[in-house]
Amino acid sequence: PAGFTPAPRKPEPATVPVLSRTWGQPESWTLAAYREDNGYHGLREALNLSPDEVIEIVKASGLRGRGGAGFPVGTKWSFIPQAPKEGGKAHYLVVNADESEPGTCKDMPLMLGSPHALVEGMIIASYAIRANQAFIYVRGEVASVIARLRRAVDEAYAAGLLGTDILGSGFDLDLVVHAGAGAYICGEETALLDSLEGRRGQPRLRPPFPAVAGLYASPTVVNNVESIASVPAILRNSPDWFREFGTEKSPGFTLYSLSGHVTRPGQYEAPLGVTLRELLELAGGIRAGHHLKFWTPGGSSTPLLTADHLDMPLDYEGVAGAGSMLGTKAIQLFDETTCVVRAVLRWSEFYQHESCGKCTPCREGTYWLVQLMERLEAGEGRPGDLEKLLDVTDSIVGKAFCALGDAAGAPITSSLALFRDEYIEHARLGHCPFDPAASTTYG
Ligand code: L3W
Repeated sequence: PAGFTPAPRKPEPATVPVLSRTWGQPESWTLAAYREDNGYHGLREALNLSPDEVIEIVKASGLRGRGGAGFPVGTKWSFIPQAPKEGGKAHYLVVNADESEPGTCKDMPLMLGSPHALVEGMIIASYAIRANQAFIYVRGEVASVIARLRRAVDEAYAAGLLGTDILGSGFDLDLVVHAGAGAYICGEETALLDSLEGRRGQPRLRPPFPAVAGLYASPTVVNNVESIASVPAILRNSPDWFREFGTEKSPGFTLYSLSGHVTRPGQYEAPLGVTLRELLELAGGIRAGHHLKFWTPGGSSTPLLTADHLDMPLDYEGVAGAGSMLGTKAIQLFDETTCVVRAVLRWSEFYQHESCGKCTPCREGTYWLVQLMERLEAGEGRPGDLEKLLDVTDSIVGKAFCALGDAAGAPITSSLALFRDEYIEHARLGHCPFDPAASTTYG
């Protein structure tokens, strides 16, 4: 299809189980099992280096943030002042474990299956940015994940991996697991910091970015769970090893989460630049007797794509070239039984519900998007409604306080560009043309 140029990719295995390697094994979440699998060797390597050398290694690996934006991790760490002045502000590391976007479901299994990979990555990252206090901000609803994280943190303290003088290095770190109250907006990094400080979670104006003024107005690195959990293997192996996977600009491997109308939904760890066609081969394809109609590459915030994009490389550049975003690599798949108008309505309801209300374009705009989408889905659309829908979207996108507003617009504009006729068909018939019982996902 037009719109993208495949990036050159080195020959590599179809899947690369590094993060997910031990997930199915008994008690993979314990310190003993993690140590069996070379756990905490990356930390030993890091503590033998200077903090700046650790940052250089992560920079050299080309690791990019896995929370949606793909910002280079080592570069973000390097924004933190490297030599804290006597009596100056403390530095903080905050891990964003508030995973809650529709379709996004990679960090929870990672924290359940290998919480020590996250803890080890956090100790390395804190050492690199000279932080002595770190937090995991995790969704309050996921009690099993919180319990497993707390157990891993307790084990790490008992083994001298957290606390004072870690492994005799002179480096001290305290790590707190903080349960949020389940608001999607608290996954926005500055709203997360407000919530962690004990306030209502609402985004702050950026700049200043957290690297300059974050938690308690101090230099703070906020990273996604998967980003931090990817660090120990880079220290253990080497940046060149990491670069053996993926593409030049999107190196490494990552977790792709396949959900919806797919034979074997789940987590597929693969090099960046893999295609959806290759992932579907591993996942047994679209459910039997059906074919792909549309999909999201990275959760509901990323513009929809179609079967025309099966061979598009799933890396940051490839997906952007097709007018979408790699995002969190949450691939939601919908077959021909799904009404795209209904799917978009469901996402619009989500964004309206989760809008924090701080800014007018998002608070009012998401309300009006739902009003219009409900009418269109019911087949009660009026002449000019599609133009009105685009007009309301245009009043939100780029004008809201944070990315939630832009996210609300993505399914609307992309579905209208790809499936305008389906919207019109609803109005022509006076009802939805799809049988809700036929679609297992959005029935
Ligand atoms: C210092 C600068 N730091 C940028 C930092 C910034 C942040 C990171 C990326 O949204 C996206 C969003 C969702 N000095 C800096 C700087 N930074 N310039 O870099 O920043 P940004 O603004 O590009 O993105 P973001 O605000 O972090 C993330 C999309 O991800 N998304 C999210 C899905 C949902 C989840 C979930 O449920 N967990 O992640 C999916 O696509 O829409 O566009 O740290 O501080 N000059």
